Amino acid sequence: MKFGVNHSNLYLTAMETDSDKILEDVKNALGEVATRSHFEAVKAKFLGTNGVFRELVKNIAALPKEKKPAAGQAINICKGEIEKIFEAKLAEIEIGEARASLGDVPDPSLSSGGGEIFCHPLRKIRSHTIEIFSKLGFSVADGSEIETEWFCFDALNTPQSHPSRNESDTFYFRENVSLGNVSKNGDERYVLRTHTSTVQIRTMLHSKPPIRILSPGRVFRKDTMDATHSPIFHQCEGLVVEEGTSVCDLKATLDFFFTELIGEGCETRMRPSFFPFVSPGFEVDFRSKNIGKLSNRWIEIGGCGMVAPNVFKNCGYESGSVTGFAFGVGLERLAMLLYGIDDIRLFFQNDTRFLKQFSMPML
Ligand code: FA5
Repeated sequence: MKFGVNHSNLYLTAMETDSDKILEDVKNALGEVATRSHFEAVKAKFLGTNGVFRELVKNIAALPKEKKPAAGQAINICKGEIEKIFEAKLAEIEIGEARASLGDVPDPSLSSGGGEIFCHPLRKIRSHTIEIFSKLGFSVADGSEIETEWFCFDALNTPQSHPSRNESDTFYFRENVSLGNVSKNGDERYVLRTHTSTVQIRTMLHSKPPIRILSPGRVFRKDTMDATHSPIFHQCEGLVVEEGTSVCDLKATLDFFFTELIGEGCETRMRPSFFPFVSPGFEVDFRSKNIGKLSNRWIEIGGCGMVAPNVFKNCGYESGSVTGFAFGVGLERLAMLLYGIDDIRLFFQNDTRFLKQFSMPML
């Protein structure tokens, strides 16, 4: 591809300028570039206001009329290719910068030394929670982080008008997305699940009572990050469906859990509250003498209640034939209380100075 130009610039000393030559020079110049500032300087030389391309464009004016369109087209094609080369180089520099900010790459085959391994506090609280509930006969049920509107809201008795369904509160997928491994009820949209209560529905649709499941997992909301809120956090859902269950069983179950987790000297409180999928519904508050500056204060840790008749109906259970209770607790909030962590952001920063405090003895 050639185009005629006439200028004192590097590419314009000859009457005929070869775009392959420009491409080659760009690649050579970028080959030596390792920093963003050097990158910007090279980019300016070729694509900047006083760069090579601006000069080439200016010089089209000096060409004979019949050569102008072809020269313009050739310049545009060449410029497009060069822009792609710059984009790729910038991506390479950004990856380098990100790697540099992470420090040395750890070798997973090496021992962490000191006879200890780190265990993320969320993993620790999750394991501990499962261990405690397994003493009461609960088993773990897995759930999908991508869900559909029906499973996340409608089946849980949450009407279209409920604020949690707003675009501003929930991460919706585009309507044309199709995921073979997440079954739908109709033609509803996919969402990132906003709570683990979805697992209640999937479990009841596939099993008959008696049911005793626990489902820890990640959930997503458009919440602004601060010391106690994160847009990505973890909950642990519990569901019991058995003949004759009552609010007393629910309260006793939660009391057992918190006493096992924190030890004697903690109290739970159930405050009447509204969740569309339980009736009656309660907030679960927690108070303990042993949690540093949060000691002796009531702290909201989750929601719970008796499964609403409509939810049973949506899962195909005959009206009035079953009773059950459900609860959902925030795992970050639990870990914060248990380990005395005062900022939720610490869970997600992978700072080894923080993580090292949660080491476990090597088995
Ligand atoms: C729920 O999500 C209900 N699904 C809980 C439930 C289950 C009620 C079963 C009844 C029966 P809520 O939105 O209140 O409820 O969240 C439950 C807990 O998740 C909160 O108490 C809190 O501990 C935690 N949580 C909520 N939002 C955040 C957030 N942005 N960051 C960290 N933790 C959060």
